[in-house]
Amino acid sequence: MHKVLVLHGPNLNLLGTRQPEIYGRETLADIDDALRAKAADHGWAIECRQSNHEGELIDAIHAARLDGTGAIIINPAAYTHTSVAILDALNAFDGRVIEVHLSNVHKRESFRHHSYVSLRADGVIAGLGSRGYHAALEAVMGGG
Ligand code: CA2
Repeated sequence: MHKVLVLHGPNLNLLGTRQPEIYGRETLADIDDALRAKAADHGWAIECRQSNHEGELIDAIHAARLDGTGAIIINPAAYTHTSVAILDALNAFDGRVIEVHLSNVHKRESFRHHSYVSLRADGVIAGLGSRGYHAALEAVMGGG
């Protein structure tokens, strides 16, 4: 069975509780439930994980190298702009990588304009809210 890993970085566990004007009103559980339903409809296995710890995100990427995961959809959150370590882990993963941001990072502070993860990502989606995760999942499942 095709398998996709959805990884959410630090503070995304707070979705739906603060700053809805930037990040929307859905909780992370709402987003993950909808992604699980979509993947199941297409016969794909999906694992959704969130961590506030860089090393845990890296460990999840390493596990995906070995367990048959074909694609990673990742919102690295603030680590997008700081983490060479997450970039290095993704560079050791052979499948597809799609980077998702809820907000349009290019419309925000300049420190959000640079992404280390984009150096590895096959696709980048920003500014579409939770729809960005759905677009990423559709692209992965459609082979695009
Ligand atoms: O737009 C995105 O998805 C971001 O990855 C979100 C990160 C931010 O550092 C990136 O520049 C862009 C921040 C996630 C924080 O999420 C919160 C959600 C609700 C309340 C507070 C924080």
